This record gives sequence, structure tokens and C-alpha cells, in this order.
Amino acid sequence: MKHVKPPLTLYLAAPRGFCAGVDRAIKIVEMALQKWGAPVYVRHEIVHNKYVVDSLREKGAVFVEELDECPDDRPVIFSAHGVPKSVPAEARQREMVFVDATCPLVSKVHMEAARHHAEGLQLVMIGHAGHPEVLGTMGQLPEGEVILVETVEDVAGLRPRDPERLAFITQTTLSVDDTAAIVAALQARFPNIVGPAKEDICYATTNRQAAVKAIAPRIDALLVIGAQNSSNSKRLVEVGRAEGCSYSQLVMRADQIDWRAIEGVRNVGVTAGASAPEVLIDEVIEAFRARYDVTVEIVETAQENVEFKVPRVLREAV
Ligand code: 0CJ
Ligand code: F3S
Repeated sequence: MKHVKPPLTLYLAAPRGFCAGVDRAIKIVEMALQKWGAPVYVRHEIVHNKYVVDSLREKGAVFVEELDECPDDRPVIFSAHGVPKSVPAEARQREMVFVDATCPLVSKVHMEAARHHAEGLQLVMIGHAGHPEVLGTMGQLPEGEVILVETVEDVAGLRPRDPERLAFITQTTLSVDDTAAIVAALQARFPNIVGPAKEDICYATTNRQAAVKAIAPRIDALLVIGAQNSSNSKRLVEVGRAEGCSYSQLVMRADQIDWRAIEGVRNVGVTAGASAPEVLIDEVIEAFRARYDVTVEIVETAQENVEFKVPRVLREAV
């Protein structure tokens, strides 16, 4: 007897996947390899995705965590997440060729921090301890000038130098809703705190979270394609859960899908973090098609047309 596949609808969130900063960072590595040949060193995963990193490694990129693992005479690229000021300073001192692939929206936060500091304000950064973007942004200013808060509870424990002379900045890939609550707590405790109109969360993070909110009422399970160390991807899983998806999971690629856990589910949402390439979404859709009679519905909540230029040194050469 012919096996009949059960029906299943996949709700594809749009926007999902690559943002302009990721696209630019990957291009920078590819163009650097064209310009200078292999090996080109990359400090930290260029973006938090193993598939992307492995593909670039195959082309001749060498991934390291710190600059002291790089030779002086090969080019080095700094990842999209940004670096503390000490990193380009060391590269300059060693007369290395370096290209900074920090997302321009992260650089914007670095500049905000520098501006507040120049005005004599101490900074509060909302972000996740240990994340490379947080290390990079806090590392724009001298030790003690940026205090990190991760939660609403942390706000109560803040001991600033002068409660009247404060500004806040945020990581770009946070939960929009959690961050709003932390900003409100900061403003309640320090009414004169200076900051951006809302926070520094980027357009891509904001749009991907809004898209998950739009599909959540229609689905029984959500799969977020992304890596465990990808902050923006993990936030999408949390948004799914907060919006009522009892099953909301991060998967690197199709082979990580727990098919037994979603047995019987007929409406599945699929999205991808800003560092996950579209081929992995295609792979997941194909894996569903192998098991189900799939209908794909794209739920589009925004259109993105942001594009960032690569640095001139690469534009001119390649
Ligand atoms: O920090 C960034 C500028 C985002 C880069 C793209 O995403 P990903 O997954 O590499 O990094 P996050 O962990 O920051 O989301
Ligand atoms: Fe930039 Fe946001 Fe992407 S900060 S790298 S546009 S996730």
C-alpha cells in the first residue's frame, strides 16, 4: 500500500535569516581572501554560525579567538560583533593589515558610548555578560566607565558614581520586550538618565522578533535556525515561547530536528537568526517535505532593504 504523507503547514517568518551586517561581514572575508590570498585570519567567528565559518575556512580563512594567535604578516579581520579598542590598537602597534567587519549598527553604539563619555557621563550597558559584542562595546571606554546590567533586578543593585550623570546603551540583539522593561526600571530609578529614543536594538533583531510574534498564534511548534552562541537567534526562541509556543527550539540545521517531539503537530513555524544562511532554511523545508505533505505559507511583516558597503580598501581592489 502506498504510504500517504500527513499534511503539514510550514509558516515561514519574513524577514528571517541574514541581515545587512552579516552579509557585509561575510563579503569582507571573501573579498579579503580574493585580495590577499589564503590564509586570512579572522578574530572570533565572523558571525555565529558553524556552516558559514566552515565554508569560509574551506576557502582559506583561519579563525582564532585572540590577536596573539595571528602572525604579524597576514591580514586579520575583526568579526561583526565588534572589538574592544585595545584590539585595533595592538594590530596597529604590530603593523598588521586589518579590516574591521564590525556591523555599522554596532559601531554606532560605540560612537554613542564615546560621546556620552566625552560629556562626562558614566554608562550603563544593557546586555549579556561575556558576549563578544558586550566585550567590544564596553571595551570602547576605560575600565569602570561602563556598568553592565542584564536584568530588571540588576538595576536595583546599581551603584553609579553620580546618579545624575548617567547614560545608557544596549546590545543590538536583545529581546525588545525584556529590554523595554529594563529601560523603564532605569528611568524610574534614574529620571535624568540619557539614552536613545528606545534602545539600540537593530532593525534586523526587531523585525525578526515581530515576525515570530505574527506567526505565533497560527503555530503549535517553532523552529529557529541558528547557533547556540547566537544571541539574536536565542531571543527568537524566547519570543516564540513567550507568545505561547510550548515547543520552541533552536536547531543548527535539519539533522537536529527532533521529529518525535513534533509528532502530530500540523502547523510549524520556521524562522532563522540573522547569522543563518538561507540554504539551511531550504534544507529544513526539504526535510519536512520528505516526511509530510507540506504547504508553505510565508508570513511577511516587514520588508528590508538595508545594505552596508564593504570598506574601501576591499572595494577598490576586488
Ligand atoms: O552582534 C551582532 C552585530 C550580530 C551579528 C549577527 O548575528 P550573530 O548570531 O553572529 O551574533 P549575536 O550573537 O550577536 O546575535
Ligand atoms: Fe548588525 Fe543587527 Fe545584523 S547589529 S550584524 S544588523 S543583527
